[in-house]
Amino acid sequence: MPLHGKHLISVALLWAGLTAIGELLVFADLFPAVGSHEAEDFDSIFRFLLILGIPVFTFVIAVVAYAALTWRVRGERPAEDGPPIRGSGWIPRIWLAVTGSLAVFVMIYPGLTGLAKLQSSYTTYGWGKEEADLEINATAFMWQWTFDYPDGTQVSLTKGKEVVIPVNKHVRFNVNSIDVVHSLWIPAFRMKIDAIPGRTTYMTVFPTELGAYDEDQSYRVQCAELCGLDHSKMWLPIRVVSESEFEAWLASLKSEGK
Ligand SMILES: [Cu+2]
Repeated sequence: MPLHGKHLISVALLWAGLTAIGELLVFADLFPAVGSHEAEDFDSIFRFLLILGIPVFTFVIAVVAYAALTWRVRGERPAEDGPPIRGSGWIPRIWLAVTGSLAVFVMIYPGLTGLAKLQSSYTTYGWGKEEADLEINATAFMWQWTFDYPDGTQVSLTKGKEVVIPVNKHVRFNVNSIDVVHSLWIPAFRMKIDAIPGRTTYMTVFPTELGAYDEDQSYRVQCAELCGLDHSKMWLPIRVVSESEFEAWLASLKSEGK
């Protein structure tokens, strides 16, 4: 079937229209609360990948939708398939070159560069030092978490019932599991790390906004690795407070325990 100019122009217009709608949606406010430096970084990377990916996606949709509507069978169905069509010519070549280079490009940026930034987060977010302001040991088990603070305070479903951390501080979670693989995920910070039995993994966050689960459900510590029957219940609210509130909270939990 020859590719007439009329068809090419129609597909191009359809492609442009779908792309415009898609790119506009990228900037719609569809993201959950942004609670940390890391969340800002991840959201901008996500938007960047969407901006690049939408024209590729809409090109496929435009061609398939146009072809399906224009060359659909009308009237009686033919008894046999049509002759096979071989993909050659300039369109497949350009397609391969463009999508191939895009794939290699995103592997390097933001893939490799983003990973390097995240893994050096001690210096990336202006830490300039080797230690976090607050280290919390998170332990996963079927099906809950415990969080141990440096002063000996422990938070769990039965005690404290929420994880509290100070705003504008570098908080490091040292993560362990005592049974199977779980995963510590805090949606408001866009950060997640696996909890692996016999090994300590860690993730660091720098919360930049006050927040609580009551106001936004992405303020929670959630298991993100299917780990059995009550996996979905394996979560606790997280609250980000000022430093003075944080100290007061620690003190109140202490006195409660005695
Ligand atoms: Cu789990």
